[in-house]
Amino acid sequence: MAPSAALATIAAPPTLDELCINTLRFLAVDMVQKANSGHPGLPMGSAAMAYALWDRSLKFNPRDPHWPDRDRFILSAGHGCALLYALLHVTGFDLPLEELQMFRQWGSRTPGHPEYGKTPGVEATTGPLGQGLANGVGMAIAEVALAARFNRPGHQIVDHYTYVLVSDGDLEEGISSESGSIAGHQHLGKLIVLYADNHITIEGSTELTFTEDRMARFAAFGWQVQRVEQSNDVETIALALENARKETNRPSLIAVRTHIGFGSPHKQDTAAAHGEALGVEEVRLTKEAMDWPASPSFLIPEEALEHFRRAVARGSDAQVEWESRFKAFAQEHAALAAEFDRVIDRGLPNDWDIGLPAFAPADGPMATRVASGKVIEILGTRLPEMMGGSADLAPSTHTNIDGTGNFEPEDLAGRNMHFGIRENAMGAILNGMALHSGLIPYGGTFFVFCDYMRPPMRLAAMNSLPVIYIFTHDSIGMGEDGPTHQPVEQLVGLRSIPGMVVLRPADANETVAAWRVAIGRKEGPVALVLTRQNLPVLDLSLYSAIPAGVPLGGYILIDSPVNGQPDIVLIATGSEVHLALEGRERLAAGGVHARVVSMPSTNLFAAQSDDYREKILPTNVPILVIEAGSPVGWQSFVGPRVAIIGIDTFGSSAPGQEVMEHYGFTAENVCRQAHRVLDNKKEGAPCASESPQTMEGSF
Ligand SMILES: Cc1ncc(C[n+]2csc(CCOP(=O)(O)OP(=O)(O)O)c2C)c(N)n1
Repeated sequence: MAPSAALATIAAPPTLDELCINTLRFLAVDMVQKANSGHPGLPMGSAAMAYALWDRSLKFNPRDPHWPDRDRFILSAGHGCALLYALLHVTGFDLPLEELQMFRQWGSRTPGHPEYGKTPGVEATTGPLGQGLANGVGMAIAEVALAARFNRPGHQIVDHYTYVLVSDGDLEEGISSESGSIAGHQHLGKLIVLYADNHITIEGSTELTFTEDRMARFAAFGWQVQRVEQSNDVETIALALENARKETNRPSLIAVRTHIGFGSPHKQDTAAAHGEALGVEEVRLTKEAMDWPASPSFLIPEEALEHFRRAVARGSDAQVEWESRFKAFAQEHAALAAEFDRVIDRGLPNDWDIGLPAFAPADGPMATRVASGKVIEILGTRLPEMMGGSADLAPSTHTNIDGTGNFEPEDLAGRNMHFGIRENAMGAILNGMALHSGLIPYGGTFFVFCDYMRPPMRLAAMNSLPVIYIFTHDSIGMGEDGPTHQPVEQLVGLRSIPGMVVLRPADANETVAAWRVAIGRKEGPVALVLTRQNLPVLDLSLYSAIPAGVPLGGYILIDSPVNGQPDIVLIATGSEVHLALEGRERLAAGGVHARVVSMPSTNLFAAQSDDYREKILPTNVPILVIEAGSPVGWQSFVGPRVAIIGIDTFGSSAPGQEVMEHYGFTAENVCRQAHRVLDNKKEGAPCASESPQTMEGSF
């Protein structure tokens, strides 16, 4: 392929800007070449626009990557991370050149896609396309929400921008429309997105799949849109950024017509530049064409480094200036300043959980979603940093904090968020809010639709982000809406995400304890899985183990020891705990001594000591598990004398109680299956109710 005319724009002798941009380009090229793995094309094409941003506008301090009022920069097209690592190194973050030389190698701080927490200056883990853009929307929301809460006349303590660099793939993903729509609707004027409009994805030209007018699409979302035709025109890009910052009422998209693999004689503007090393010969030819020394590799010309490193003094000055403004703010508003420090550190006020409700059977049967709503109301008044909502299901998920207003352009201090029916974006926005810090973000939907937000949930877990999910309608017990709305495999699905804590409380009191766990967990997401249907309230005077037991994941709710041990352990979660309790009574009538273990969180239980787990589930005692979900996963508790009452098919449309009965979730079946595990052949074991049940599903 002939070199493109665009190559001619680099003329010798290079300006300082060109020298700096080529430094970034060739660092990325050399990193990918040395690793013989990675994505050189996007960095080569986008180096100039990234440089324009980092050199001319981005507010950051390489020596303090966590300074609260820094601008945020997210490389949503995470595959182009060689560019980000190059920027971090040259501007003076704690990322030595050796780390760049260790790109994608074991133990390096330069992993194959940016990983939050691994590399200083990386604001978000990116790679799954589209997520980073929606994270940016979440960060921009956090910025305006915190500004509304903390800024006072004469004191702009929170005042920064969120910049995101996206690729075609980011904008092809549906989440870009979900989050773009929210950003436009919310008038997020401090969100600025640079788009590497290079017309190439992995399979070839975007003509294959992506032909709509992207500018018109984002304009329709309510964004300011600008186009820059010359990808290396730093001044024009800087001007577009300036325009974007002047536009305070709309988010901005700046499409820069970049050229993937810019400078490579044979690979520029082709998919071949996307995801593999250029090759030794092509690297040589590219350097030659760009008038760059063939060796040494990882070359950083002194003038370029000196220029880049001015970022250190610039950043430190900006931070010092902010700190002095913060001091003045603190003098006038001491309590507010202390609050700011507290929420930025994800600290909790003393006594935040004192006097949470203790429910009694006299309160009447209560769905755990309702109990959760009551807890949110209380916690929401104690923790002003709680901010969240639902994907258009708030009346069902009980996620509103009454009296705190809706977050909307007219009320930026509002804390109830309306995400619309956009679960994927909701999850990623919650992640962005958590990454920003200063808020406790939460979001709710029907449990079955957590599948729509699995990608951001996975990232929340990977990044140990304290995000809380409120999932209601937790089983076939939700009833009439039928199999499309009845979760079966979701519990095991979420439990299998490393670092995700799933809590499925059995009643209102376990729900209170579950919320305590969720708020207290400063690192890592928590999913609260709650019923639509009413459940009896467990009497705390009888079941006093609840408050201390829930945080342990599993505990003895009630026991029937004979010579220190029960005959059988009934493990149940959520609504099925009540079946276990009833089943235990039926078993007792037949002389079988059953222990009921409530296990709201298998994840938390698995983290307890061997001794504790042995105490709860003695090795030699048979077990029956009862859970209205897929039996997969419970096998880890299983030995020869274990059975599971679960569901290995989809549900059915009918009133919830009836569906539960048809699938074997009855006290009678609990009793019968327990006898089966015990190999109790005794005729006439007193389990039967009037109508014998047939067991469907699996056990
Ligand atoms: C959700 C998701 N799907 C698929 C991929 C695999 N993937 C990585 S980059 C890419 C597309 C590349 O095109 P573009 O976004 O335009 O990047 P460029 O070619 O400009 O580097 C794909 C499909 C991914 N990272 N994330």
